Order: sequence, then C-alpha cells, then structure tokens
Amino acid sequence: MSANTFALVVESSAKHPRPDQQFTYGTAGFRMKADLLDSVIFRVGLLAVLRSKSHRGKTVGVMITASHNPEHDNGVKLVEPLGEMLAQAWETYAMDLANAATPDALVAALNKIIAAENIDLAQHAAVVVARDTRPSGPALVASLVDGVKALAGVITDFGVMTTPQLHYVTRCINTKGTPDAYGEPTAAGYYKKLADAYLKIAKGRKPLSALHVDAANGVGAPALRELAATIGDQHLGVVIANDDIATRGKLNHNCGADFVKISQKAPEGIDLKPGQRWCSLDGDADRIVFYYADASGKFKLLDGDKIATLAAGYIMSLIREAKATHADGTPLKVGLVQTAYANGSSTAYVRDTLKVPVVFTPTGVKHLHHEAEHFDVGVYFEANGHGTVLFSKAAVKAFEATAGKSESERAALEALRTLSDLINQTVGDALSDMLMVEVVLLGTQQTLEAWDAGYTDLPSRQEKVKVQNRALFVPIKADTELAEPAGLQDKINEQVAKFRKGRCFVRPSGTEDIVRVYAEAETVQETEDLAYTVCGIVFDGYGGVGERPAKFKRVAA
Ligand code: G16
Repeated sequence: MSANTFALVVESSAKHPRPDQQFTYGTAGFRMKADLLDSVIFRVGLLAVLRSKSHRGKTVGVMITASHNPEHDNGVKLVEPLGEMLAQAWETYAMDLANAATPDALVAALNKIIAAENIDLAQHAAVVVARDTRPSGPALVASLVDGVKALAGVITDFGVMTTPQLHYVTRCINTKGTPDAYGEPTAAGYYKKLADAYLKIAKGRKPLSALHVDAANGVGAPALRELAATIGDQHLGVVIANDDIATRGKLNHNCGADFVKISQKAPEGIDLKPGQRWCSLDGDADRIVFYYADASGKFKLLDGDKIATLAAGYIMSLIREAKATHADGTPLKVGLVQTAYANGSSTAYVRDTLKVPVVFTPTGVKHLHHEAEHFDVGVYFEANGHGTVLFSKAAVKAFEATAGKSESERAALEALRTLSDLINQTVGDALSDMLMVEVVLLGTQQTLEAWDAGYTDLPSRQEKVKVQNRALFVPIKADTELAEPAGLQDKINEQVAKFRKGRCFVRPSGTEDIVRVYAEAETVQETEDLAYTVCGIVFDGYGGVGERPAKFKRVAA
C-alpha cells in the first residue's frame, strides 16, 4: 500500500506523538500511567479498524480501563465480535503498531498486518468504545476516535460502562437478528437480560438478607444501582458502599475486590458485622469476592476459588437432577479451569469431592476462557474473583431438547436454561456473578458460613516486589516456575522444601510494573516466612529497586 493511502494516518499520528517508551500488550491489554497512553490508544484505534475489516466489517470493541489498578493508571483492551478477548496473534500486531518509532515504521507495521491477514481496505469497519470512571478516560476516547477515523472506520461511543457491559454490547451488535442473538445492545438491554433471568429463579423464593456491596468507588456503583432497580428491591436487597465516583483519588483506594483479596481484610471505612453478607467489586466491575465476619468477628474471605466451587457444585447437581445428556446419551462434560493462584485446598476439593476435572492455564482470563470452551459446562475463575461459567452450544441444546419426566427434572432443566442467560457468556462479570451466587444461595438457602464450610483454604500470601526489569522473569508451566533468571527457580525450590505443604511461585505482573510472589503453607506463620524469604531473594539478587521492605527476609549466604 502506498504512503498516500495512509496520508491521514501520518497526519493524525503527528498529533499523538509516541513517548520514548516500550509498550507491551500484557495480561489485559496495554496498561500504565494514563499520561503515557495517548499514542498507544490512537494506534489501537488503527488496529481496531483493521481487526473489524479482517472480520468482514463485524463490530470490534475497545474498553478503556485500568480495572483494579490505581486511578492514575489507565489502559486499553480490544474485544472480538463475540465478546472474547483479542486473538493472541493480534497482540503482536498491537505491539508492533504501539512501538513503531517513526511515521514510516507505523505505515510499514500497518502494511505488514494488512498483508499477513489479507485485509481488504475497502471493507467497512465498525468499532464501539466504552470507558470506566477514570478522569483520564474522555481524552483517551478522543485519541481512539482519531485513530479509528484515520482509517475511515465508524465508531460508536457508549460512554461510561463496566468492562463486561462493553463485551456484552459488542456481542449483541454482532448477533442481532441471528439465531444466536444475545440481547439488546444497550446498557438497558443488559440490565433487562440479567434481571429477567434472575427473577425467573428468585420469584416465589424467600429473599436472602441484604447484600452489602463495596463498589470500589467505580463504575460498578451506578451500574449496580440500575440493575437493582430493574430487579426490584422485594427480590434483591442491596446496600451499596464505596459508591463515590465523583471525588478524585477514591477509585480502588483501600477498597474493592483486589484490595480485599490481597490484604485479606475488609475495605477500609466499612463496619463489617457478624451476620452481614458482603462482597466487593473491582474498578471496572469484572471481578467480585464475598466475605463475612464469623461469630468471633474474624474476617472470612470467599474468593474466586470458592465462587467456582459453589457454581460447579450447584450446576453439577442440577445436571444430575435434570438427567440432561447429549442426544446420544453421553454425559455432559463439566470442567473447572484455574491458575497457579488457586488455593491448593480448592483444587483438591474440586477433584476429590466434586469429582470435576481441573485444568490449569497461565494467569489472565483470556487463557482461562479458551480452555473452558473445551467443556460443555466450563467453569473458570481466577482466585482474584475474575471468571464465569461457559455453556457450550451442545449443552444449551441438551437443556432445551430434554423434556424432563418429573416436576423436579423439569425444574432443574428450567434452572439450567435460565443460568445460561444469567451468566455472562462473553467474559467474567462481577454483577452477573453476584446474581449467580445469589441464585445458588437462594436455591439452597445457604448462609455465607455454610458456603464457606465446603473446604478450608490453606493460608496464602501474595506480595509484590519492585524490580528494575520485570521482563527478565520468564514464567513457564502455567506460571508455576521460572525459566529465567537462571538459578532463581532452584533457590525458590530450596525454600519451598523447608515448609509443610509449601508452594511458592514468582511471575512478572502483566498489569503492574512489579513481580508477584505467591506462597502457600500449612500455617499462616510458615506462609509468611516462605513468602518473605522468597521476596528477599528476588529483591536482593534480582534487581530490587526502592526501599527494601523491612518484612522481606534475608537468606544467609
Ligand atoms: C487482569 C486480568 C486478570 C489477571 C489480573 C492480574 O485483571 O484480566 O486475568 O488476573 O489482571 O494480572 P497480573 O497478575 O498479570 O498483573 P483486571 O481485573 O485488572 O482486568
């Protein structure tokens, strides 16, 4: 393609100069300090147009969010036409565009993608965008619009939405008028779909006590308010805390799902009383964790692993009750997908008690989602509360085709059909997951304590170590080991061997400029010893920067 074809790209890109910085498409897209992102997002606009053209004009989604990260960060991720995360081959293209150092290099990178993907530039292209509540969002949407227009794409701005809502509308737009129509491509359509499904199950059941929701001072607050209003308070009582999206600096600050999971305590400023039911969303409402205080006031966490086991156990019991099978009588394949962060007790419970196969993938819902698609019912959750349950077309067909011989069989089939509408099929969704948990607890009239009693978590600890260059840490074996830096894995193994039920791994974060250290052991003390020893090894020997945290242990030479 001649440079003339890209005259507008070159002209517009001059308004979005690239800082001297290397950009990586990480666990959840590009993510960093918001003031570094202008050029990246302009170029993501170019890429989104090419992705849409490569899908013969289907609409592609772009979400501007840094999710659980601090308010001054922002980020961007691309969404495929059916709502999945961007295909991995295109992540490389995204990086090629973001890192092109000159206008000529940018045009060359565009031409490379066009040739490799055999793209017809005359093809129509459509892009939808939404953003979370970060103050940097509107300017970054403007950068994206410039990029999309520079390649003559059409863009629709959905304003402030949760990340899962953007995934939902993208799928709705692309399936509208087809047998796979997913719903109305609007926020109102999203609330109605979830509310209708929830009410089918909840109506006529004894309501549970109010659910207190920490909305991380993010977009989940207004979204939940809309959803709860659509459902009606006689069927779902919610009390929303941390719903201040107007005051700067509050988003995710000492609150939200990530804070609660990592610090293993309630958000600051809330009064957690025994008998109350609580959950926390993250900044873009794609993660959720639950918690309560036991009779002695002790904080108890129900994380993504607990949500996965609750969902898998419930759906398995419905399938058994409904006697749902494939048309040829073969059983539906139920499976659970976890990452290295899954608590060892949860994996044992799923395998030994629920008798459900478990598969492991590297961190990042994009990996878990694809693995879950191999099952008829694929339950996937990261321990951090990010996940969903996928129903294959064959499973949905089985629920629809099975008549049900008894009242209880028919009720179980109806519940399964309804769950496949209630549970977001595109991506992990805190609001949809919240309703899924409520439905299970309603069905069994379980308290959070009773849910928690299924298995006892091994003590675990997750820490961050700031290093000079996290790219030097190369994870393998679904993040459970490091291939590089040479020798570090042996040092970790040596420490792990000293602890009962010890397990520990180190991996570079794909969303923050740090490496993460995860440890598990028989007791809290042993877990802390293992975690802080490995943190010390990484900090002292592998480029730790800044002040050395006092809790990091030193290993005698
Ligand atoms: C994103 C990903 C998650 C991942 C998390 C942390 O979550 O979608 O799958 O677990 O980042 O990733 P890392 O450990 O690489 O920093 P979110 O909620 O921030 O979009």
